[in-house]
Amino acid sequence: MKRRDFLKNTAIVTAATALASCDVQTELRLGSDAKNTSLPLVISTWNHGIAANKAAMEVIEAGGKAIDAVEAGVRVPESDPEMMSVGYGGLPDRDGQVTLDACIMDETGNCGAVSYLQHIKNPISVARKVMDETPHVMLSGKGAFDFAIEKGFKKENLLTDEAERRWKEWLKESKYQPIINIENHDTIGMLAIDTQGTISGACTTSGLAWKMNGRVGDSPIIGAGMFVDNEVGGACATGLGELVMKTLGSFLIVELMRQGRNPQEACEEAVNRIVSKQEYKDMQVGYLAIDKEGNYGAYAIHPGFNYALHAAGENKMHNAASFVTK
Ligand code: SD4
Repeated sequence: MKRRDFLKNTAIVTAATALASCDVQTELRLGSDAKNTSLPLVISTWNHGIAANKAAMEVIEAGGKAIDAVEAGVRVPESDPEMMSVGYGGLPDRDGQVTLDACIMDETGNCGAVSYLQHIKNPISVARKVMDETPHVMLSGKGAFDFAIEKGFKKENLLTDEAERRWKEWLKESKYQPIINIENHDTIGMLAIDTQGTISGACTTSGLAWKMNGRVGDSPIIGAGMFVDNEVGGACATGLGELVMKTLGSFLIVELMRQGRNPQEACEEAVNRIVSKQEYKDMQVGYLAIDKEGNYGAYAIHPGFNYALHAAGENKMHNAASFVTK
């Protein structure tokens, strides 16, 4: 048996074992065809991806680089107080504090990240400065905040009246229960290929609503929330960060593509890794992936994960297939 077939069969057995232990109807999707589109392209998670893709594509169409495009793109939901899972307006932790996580990576393998950043509206731009202007990859907490202020970012109150109202409502029962596909799971992850064929990615979030103070998710972790390798492609994640961190999902997807899987197969295998080893019944994770040729893939544990694809003159929402089908 070829190694590739062996790996696939192993995945089928482990995933089938996971199936046997749950009563939801599921479908195994391995060996699926990749979807293909033309370059340049921008792809990003959830409905807020449409406006974000538009801003990113404007940069690319003006001759800009993918790294500038993804930064400009994800700044759109970060700055929007109506988006209650990213940046300004994000839902706070259980102590009422809005703490932000973000990372960015370019085609040379340079990357920057911030975690547990407070009071700064656009964490992706702070992550970009960490990448461009420090010898480090990640700054966290007070250090990240001090760095942002030093670089000219403005200190702002990110807790909007609506987010504070919801937090006070939550406090009445103080029950932490991740819910599938609502606004406590809608990080924006974005991948782009510019007209030169170079790939970059960005990922930014206020993290899980009502998380423990100090909790950092997958989104700022290079290789978990997002990863790109210009020789191969890129991947990004949304959903319950703990499941993504335990399997280093985005790095895994890019490595699977390097070994010959197409982006769709790679996303499916990354989800299979989760469902074969972790409790996933009430937990959502969604992945997006692209390769250098404009093949792309999307897959989630549960139905409901959607993404925006801007390519070939269209910027449209698509529903991702999922491991659990109803
Ligand atoms: C996290 N992956 O912090 C993020 C959750 C998410 O909107 O997708 N939030 O775990």
